[in-house]
Amino acid sequence: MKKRIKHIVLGVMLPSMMVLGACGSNGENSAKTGGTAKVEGIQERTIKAGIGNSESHPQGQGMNKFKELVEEKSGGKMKVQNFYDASLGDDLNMTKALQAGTQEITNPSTSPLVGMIPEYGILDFPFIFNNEAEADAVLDGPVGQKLMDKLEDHGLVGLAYSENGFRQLTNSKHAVKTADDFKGLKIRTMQNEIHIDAFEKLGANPSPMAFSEVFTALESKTVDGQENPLSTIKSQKYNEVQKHLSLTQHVYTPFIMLVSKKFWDGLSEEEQTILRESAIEAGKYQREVSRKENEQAIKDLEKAGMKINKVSDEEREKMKEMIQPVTDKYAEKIGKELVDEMTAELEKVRNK
Ligand code: KDG
Repeated sequence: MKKRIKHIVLGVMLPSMMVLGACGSNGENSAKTGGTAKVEGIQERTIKAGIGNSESHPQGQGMNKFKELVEEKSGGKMKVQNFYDASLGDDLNMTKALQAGTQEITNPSTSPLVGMIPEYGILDFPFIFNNEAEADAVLDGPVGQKLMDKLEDHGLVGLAYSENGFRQLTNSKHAVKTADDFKGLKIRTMQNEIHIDAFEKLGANPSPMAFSEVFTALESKTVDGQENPLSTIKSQKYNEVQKHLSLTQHVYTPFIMLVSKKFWDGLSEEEQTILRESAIEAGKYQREVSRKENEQAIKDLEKAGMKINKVSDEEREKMKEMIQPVTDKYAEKIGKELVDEMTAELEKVRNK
């Protein structure tokens, strides 16, 4: 009997001493991990991951690839449960859930992060990227990393970027062929001050709202139009409530794979590596899927009856000039150092 009790006592005491030891013995380690004991090896875990788009959207396909890689690399011990169509909430509320530790992963556009980290706004400067190669180079280089480093103070860990894409304008009123054609249009925007100010400068009436509210707002004519990449316009079936698609290519939006820092700090190095490597690999795969889908989406949207017009480079240049005071205002707020670094990165890609 005595032996059994001893086993039970040791059985209870030892693990808690180990956990206490991990927290107490290495102050530096517990400080780094926010006081959560580091485990070793790979534990059985279920990871909740939520996104705003559908499973068939490139964002959903990227998350399915992430799930496949994590489960493969962890020998099936780390399971990813994907939730689509903003079923766990929109980008902002899922990001808050990560900060609270009630959800482990989300993959928002970077634009709604600007309220928390103004420097992310540098990615929202209209017309700053001419093509995907420039966006990839900046995001996967020192500027993208510098922005990610700012997440930790907000209870978040950034793992990798992927692609939402170049944004195009749809509306139910008329074709937008010139910079002046925006006048008076009620345009839904993301909850991002640079987008809001930019559309105001063009003479439109911006109406910021969460992604999951957009279709209803368009259908009820609460707003005249919205702007999103072609893959999103197609997967959200905006063609059912929007007649005109104007290829403005006015902003490039990335997605970012975010992890709750509360969750991250409780992972072993091995588990953290599995998540990071899987996110980077899935991000590269997702960019390819996104680019192929955008080529297909424009054909499908035309077939579905949308009236499509390409906005000329001259008119896009006029839009850029009209919006310049907005870009200058936020460049000042973000700081010369980061803006200069972004400019240098872009020069590097353009002079390759
Ligand atoms: O989860 C990501 C989506 O919410 C994303 O598509 C957001 O581009 C977006 C928008 O217009 O809100």
